[in-house]
Amino acid sequence: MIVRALRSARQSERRVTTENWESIRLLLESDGMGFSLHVTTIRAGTTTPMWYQNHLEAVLCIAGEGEVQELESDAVHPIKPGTMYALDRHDKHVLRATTTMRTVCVFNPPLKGKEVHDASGAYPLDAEAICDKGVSAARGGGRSDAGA
Ligand code: 9YT
Repeated sequence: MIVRALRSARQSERRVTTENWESIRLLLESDGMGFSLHVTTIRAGTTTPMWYQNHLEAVLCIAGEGEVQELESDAVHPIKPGTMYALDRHDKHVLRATTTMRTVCVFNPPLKGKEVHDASGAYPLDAEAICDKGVSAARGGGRSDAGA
């Protein structure tokens, strides 16, 4: 079992930041789950164009609000806590955060670790990996840093 705390992940290289967002990458490719799991904070007032040509992503908003616009159809969807959007067709899109937004995101295939958007809005497949596994848990041979 893997147990990992957001607070300690934020103090590690699992925290990746850009001008528009901060991403705490709780699960990555090296964890062997087949997907990555992130808690992403989008800064208020930002507009972020994205186009995940190499990944599928689902995003669940848990705080704050904004909107996501599909660039193929121009459809605009309000985003608020409890709303999920899934980029099941590698959809080219723009995310606008009206207030600071907190989201939980999953990526398939999983991110390796250090990905930030390239010029097209994608994450490259050859990004630098993060492999910290946390310390061994007392039971079950798992990995835990939840108390850290
Ligand atoms: C909501 C969104 O896609 N923001 C960009 C960051 C990404 N979710 C990540 O790397 O965590």
